[in-house]
Amino acid sequence: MPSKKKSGANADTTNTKIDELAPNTENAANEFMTTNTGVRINDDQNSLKAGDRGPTLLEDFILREKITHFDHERIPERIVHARGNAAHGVFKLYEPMGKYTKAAFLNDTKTETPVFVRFSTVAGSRGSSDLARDVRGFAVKFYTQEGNFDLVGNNMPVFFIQDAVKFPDLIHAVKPEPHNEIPQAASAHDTFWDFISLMPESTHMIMWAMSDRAIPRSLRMMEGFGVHTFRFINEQGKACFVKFHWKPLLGVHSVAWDEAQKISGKDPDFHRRDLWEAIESGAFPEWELGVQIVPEKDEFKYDFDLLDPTKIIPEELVPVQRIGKMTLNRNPDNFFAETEQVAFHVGHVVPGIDFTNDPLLQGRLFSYTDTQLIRLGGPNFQEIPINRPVVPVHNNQRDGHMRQTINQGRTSYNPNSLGGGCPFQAKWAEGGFASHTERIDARKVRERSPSFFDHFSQATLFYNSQSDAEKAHIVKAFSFELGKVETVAIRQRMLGILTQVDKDLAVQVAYNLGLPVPKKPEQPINHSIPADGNPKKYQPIHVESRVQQSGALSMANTIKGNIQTRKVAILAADGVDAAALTTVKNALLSKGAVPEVIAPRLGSIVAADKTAIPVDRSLLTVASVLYDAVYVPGGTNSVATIADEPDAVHFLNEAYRHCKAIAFDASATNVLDQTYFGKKVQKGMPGEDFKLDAGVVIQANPKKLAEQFITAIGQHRFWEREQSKEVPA
Ligand code: HDE
Repeated sequence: MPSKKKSGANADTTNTKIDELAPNTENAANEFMTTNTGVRINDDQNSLKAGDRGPTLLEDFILREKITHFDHERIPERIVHARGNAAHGVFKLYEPMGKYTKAAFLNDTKTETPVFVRFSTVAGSRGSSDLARDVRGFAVKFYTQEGNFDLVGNNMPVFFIQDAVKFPDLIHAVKPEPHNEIPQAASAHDTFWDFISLMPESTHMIMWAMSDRAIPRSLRMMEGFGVHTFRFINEQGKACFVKFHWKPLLGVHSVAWDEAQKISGKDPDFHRRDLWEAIESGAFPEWELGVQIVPEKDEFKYDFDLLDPTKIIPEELVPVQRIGKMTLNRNPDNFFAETEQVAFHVGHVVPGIDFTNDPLLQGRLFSYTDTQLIRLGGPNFQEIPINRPVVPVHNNQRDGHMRQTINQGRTSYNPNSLGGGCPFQAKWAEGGFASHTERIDARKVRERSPSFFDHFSQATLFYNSQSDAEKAHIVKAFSFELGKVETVAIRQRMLGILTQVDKDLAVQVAYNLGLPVPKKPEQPINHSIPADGNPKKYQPIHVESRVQQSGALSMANTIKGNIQTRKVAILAADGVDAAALTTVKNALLSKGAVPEVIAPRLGSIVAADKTAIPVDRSLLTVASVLYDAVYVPGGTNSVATIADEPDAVHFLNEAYRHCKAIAFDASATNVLDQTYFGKKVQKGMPGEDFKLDAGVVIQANPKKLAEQFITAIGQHRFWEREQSKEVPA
């Protein structure tokens, strides 16, 4: 029975903790259904008609209200970063940062600051696939005691362009082509590469975008970067430069490109589901917040400009200090209310954090409010629960579409005497925000600083820092993307750019494209290139050192060994060896992995010892690309069924091709025989450089098998297998 609780919204509009947003939350349990004006509805099945076979009456205000609301359910999707998903969490500081910044949440090691984080792809629309080759947005809203701070970053530390004025061009070029809206969520098309090949400043970023960083295994296994250089300011008003980093405690891992494309079909929600499930299961993702701090006096110390967003500060020059940890521990209650309506803005800063003159950052400071006005319909978007600060808001702003606050009193101006002069301005010492008083003495110009002209050194640094497998993936990615470009002149021009990054890279891509390597790169006319076309000529004055290789840039050096949340497929059928299966499954569970029994059909399987083993998935609804590893237990009948099941054999072949850990019970080698890689080994083909042992475990003892298998899964992938002839999949 519905309760006799009073219906209707509570009109309290004071700002409360993000977790206590009572006024705007709704729970229909035990409640009567009402209209939006709170009138109880007694029939939600039939519209009001003139007779049961007669026309519907205009008078039916209940029907009209319901349909009108439905008609307006969608708001414009974000022009970029349209597809995203999010989670709530907390940030906890390790050590006070008062030496550098007065920001309260970076000085208080006791309080947990609530956060809301939205991950996104950039190019695709809201319904596109998670696994598109793309940059990932990594936007964090900190609800601090001094107001909201948004760190609106990406999973790559640099950007395509140096000046905000080029952003619409970049996005127009990467989005589906305007005449036919093809392709969705893909950069592999002519307009994108036409633009990139004419924009040498994009070269460093395009190396990241063609690397495996663009196809993460999980949002939980990505780094995050603030990209621009920001400023910290301490209590005394002293400023320094700062770059922000997020370091995932699960390490940085990616999938294979062939795999990414298949996941896009098998489960376009792969990343979204992965994050949701991890949080639901209590395996909360964690990142450490890192900062690189550069004193003001060192502004011109490096061979790149700190204001140039196409450059990193190599960690060898300025180490990343890890200053706190973010834990995502709660899924949103409602996708639209929270994930879709959250409004990030790079201009949401708190006292102690300030901007630099990075021309990309400066443009962003304009764009984000402008975008919310159109998306969320007016200037009151900060009143939407997910956007509200946890501290009170007092100012003289009033009215506008969808105003929620009922402001009291007669004064809405300052200065006033009728309202006692309230609200007051706050001095710096009282927590008021004050901009860094940077001295600027300059001509008003439309020019690019010569210190922004070196477009290739860091692209080369990135390439040189990659492992062999990573380099091979980059070559393939360029070959794939440019292979999809139809205009040969664009492919050729892009090769000209690549020759300036690395000769070998250019030669390999040129070979795959069947084109010659250009002797002299075409120099596009572009404002980011000096008139004489010699980018290297302009250098900042004080060059301390040039880094040739940076370990932090390669994913091969990431954290390994943790198999928490890794999904493991157990291919089994009737007659399986229950004891072995259970031993391995329990060992995996004890390490936090997620094993799933996959059988030809759902229900349960009858093991050799006649026990019933529940089936988690049928082969029909899964694919190897949705798993990190595969195990084939023994048991005569089970082995015979799996060996005879083409989908299971394909599962294994594909897992092998994607370099995953695979374990066979020693009595399951009949299954191995059916696989491409097993057959080769059986025949012992001499001269083939196949390494069956790289990540493939064959064991009779289930305990030993589990141990070796867990070690193998912890390695993430055995990319060295790719150097052998590929397995068809
Ligand atoms: Fe954004 N960007 N951006 N961007 N951006 C938006 O704001 C823009 C840039 C980033 O999960 C938009 O609310 C301009 C760099 C993320 O809701 C829009 C320029 C970086 C998100 C916008 C940039 C980002 C956005 C679209 C060049 C990494 C998603 C919807 C000057 C440091 C936030 C919205 C979320 C979203 C403009 C460049 C990150 C149109 C003009 C560089 C993570 O305002």
